[in-house]
Amino acid sequence: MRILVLGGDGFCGWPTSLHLSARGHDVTIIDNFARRETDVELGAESLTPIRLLDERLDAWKGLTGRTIGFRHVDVARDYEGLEGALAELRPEAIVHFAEQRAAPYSMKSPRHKRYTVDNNINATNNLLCAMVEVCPDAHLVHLGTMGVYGYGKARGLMIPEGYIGATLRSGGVEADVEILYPPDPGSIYHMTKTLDQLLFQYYAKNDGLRITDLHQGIVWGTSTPETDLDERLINRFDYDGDYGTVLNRFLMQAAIGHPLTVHGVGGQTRAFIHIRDTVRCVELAATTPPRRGDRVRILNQMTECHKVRDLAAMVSGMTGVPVEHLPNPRKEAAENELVVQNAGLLGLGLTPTRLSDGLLHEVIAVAQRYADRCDPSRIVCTSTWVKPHPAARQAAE
Ligand code: USQ
Repeated sequence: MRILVLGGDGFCGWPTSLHLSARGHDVTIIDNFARRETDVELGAESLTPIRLLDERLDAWKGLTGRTIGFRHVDVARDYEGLEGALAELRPEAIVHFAEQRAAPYSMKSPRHKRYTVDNNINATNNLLCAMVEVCPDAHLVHLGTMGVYGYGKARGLMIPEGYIGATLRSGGVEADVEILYPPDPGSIYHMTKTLDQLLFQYYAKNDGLRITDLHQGIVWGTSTPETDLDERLINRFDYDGDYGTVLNRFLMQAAIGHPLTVHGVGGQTRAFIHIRDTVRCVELAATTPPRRGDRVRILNQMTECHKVRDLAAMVSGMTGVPVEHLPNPRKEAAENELVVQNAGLLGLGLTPTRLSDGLLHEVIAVAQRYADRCDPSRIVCTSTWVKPHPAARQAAE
């Protein structure tokens, strides 16, 4: 298939592009290098030394003989550039990763909140708009998030794949309907993905676009069989308080002997998936498009659920590095249960990669190899969800 990967230079986009190319697809990456610019803004680089995209693509060609194309387009700001690229490349599938993906980053300041909303919503709307104009039969595969659902509304209630049956009561009339599971985002970033959902519903209904929304859990691990081929293909490893995600952070902290940074009591239960499974899921989804006129297909892209404190205890048990409970910078439930339906991707053939000692040690080994690149001052999360009320700030002054 001819597949475009928007955001193909990022943490999920790069290994996905390699996997799709290895599977024989004709892949072109579209990216604006925003993520690399954010490294400079935050003064926190990937722990692993990622190469420039040109070098990555040359290395892939040299090692495998396969070519991955590239177009430098800012999907959120350059509508004409995007439409032109779609018209020229005539994709059969478009994988959309071109969004700001970190919750703490999205909560840092008014500028970060506004950037995250402007960027993510414009990127998605520009893409949908351009698809209607130039490639209405292409299949859009979007990377959404489990965070659109919130993390459990009632004990034991399974989070379905996007839709739930509901009875509406109003004006003495009752109607049984199927609705999008009521969204409950916990950050500006997660909110942008709930807004994306409405854009998808509209464009599927009005224009018959074929859309799959993959609601992904927290990714752990850093390498895939393709990124392991050569150091020039190495994937990002975010460890800092803004972009690092929880399990990779714990593994990296263990690698350098930093106490494991559990927020609050660590009773937060979240869904997880290994990066190897991310890339497989995207291919499974891309190659099985819904039919034109179908409703948006929503699949939960996760393989297992864990509590943050259990992960910390496991990593601590493996390595002897102590756990430290820090005040939680986020506004989130201290404890929650989470049960998630994921039959869709299993039905398409996903064989889950489970948390195992071997794979956890593999991440620790990567972190140890590049430990000298870590800036320990960037580890603790400093982005807070709730700012003191202006009156309280004044009183304190
Ligand atoms: N946490 C800690 N200690 C840390 C870092 C995080 O206790 O050092 C806690 C957080 O408070 C939170 C949980 O771990 O309760 C998860 O945090 P995270 O940073 O690993 O994940 P999150 O901010 O939810 O976002 C990540 C990705 C995002 C994706 C999402 C999937 O950055 O792109 O959409 O995971 S999900 O969480 O299922 O919504």
